[in-house]
Amino acid sequence: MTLPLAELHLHIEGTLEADLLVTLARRNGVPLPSYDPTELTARYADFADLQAFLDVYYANLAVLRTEQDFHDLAAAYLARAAAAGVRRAEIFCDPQTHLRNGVPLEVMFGGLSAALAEAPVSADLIVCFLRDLGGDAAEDLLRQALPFREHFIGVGLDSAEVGYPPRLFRAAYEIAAAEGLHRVAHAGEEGGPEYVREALDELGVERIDHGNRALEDPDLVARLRDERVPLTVCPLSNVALKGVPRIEEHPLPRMLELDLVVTVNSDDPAYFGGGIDANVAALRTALGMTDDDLAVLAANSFEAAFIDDDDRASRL
Ligand code: ES4
Ligand code: ZN
Repeated sequence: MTLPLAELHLHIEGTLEADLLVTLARRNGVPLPSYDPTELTARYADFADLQAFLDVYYANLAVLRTEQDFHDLAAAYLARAAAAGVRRAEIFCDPQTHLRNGVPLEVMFGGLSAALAEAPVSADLIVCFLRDLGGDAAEDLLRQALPFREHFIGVGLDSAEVGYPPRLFRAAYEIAAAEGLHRVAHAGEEGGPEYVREALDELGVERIDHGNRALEDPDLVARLRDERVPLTVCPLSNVALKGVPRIEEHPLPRMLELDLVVTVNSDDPAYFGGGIDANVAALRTALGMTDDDLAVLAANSFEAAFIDDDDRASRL
């Protein structure tokens, strides 16, 4: 049986399955290292770390050129997510990647928003800044994106973490706050607990994406628990990118025991072994999580979602 929940940590670009990758490459005449979906998927089996994954992920995104491409990408994800029990999706997009590829913001927003408007589930976009492009680029992107304000509900921070601390993005997050946008950030995926603390103190984030390494700092754990700051945790992603050696050692059960507001999410399901259903299945089989544990994760996901209280009560 599927567990109804909200998916709060999902990169739309990370939902690009090998079949659609090949279709879009052919449609747009973009070269790929292979046109065999099985061969392409095999390349996703062993990433040394976050950067090794990001190199493949960014290279593949050259196939996204038109509004139709962005529409098809999001529509495919939303159909799979609905079938997996997702009732609400808060979806990251990386406009700087597409701008770098010569794709204007109106093409990305036009295609994604069209798919969200037709979706079988409630869904909204969160615009992410690529942290390795720096703070000035983030501010510049946000100013360019503000004319498209109706297309997104918040901002996030993703890509290579270590060496790009949250404080670099303070100005961009101040503008976002003044615009009434929600604020989240990846922190504590590869970076230490200080990245999590800084995201809270310098950026005023409402949720932490990942947050695993916060567990190294008991004072920070107490703060996250007391302030009920949600952590959007991605078990299969953490194993695929070697943040956690084996799924059996994933800290999610410990996070629940610590009374942290943790949620389960798929991050980049095309690359890390499946969607939210595969992540939930792994929690059951490898970590022995019970229906009661999973019900807590589902309740947390609706508590952490950027929805109004009526929708929270009805779970949409
Ligand atoms: C990402 Cl797993 C992960 N971490 C950081 N940035 C990302 N962008 C897409 N997936
Ligand atoms: Zn992520």
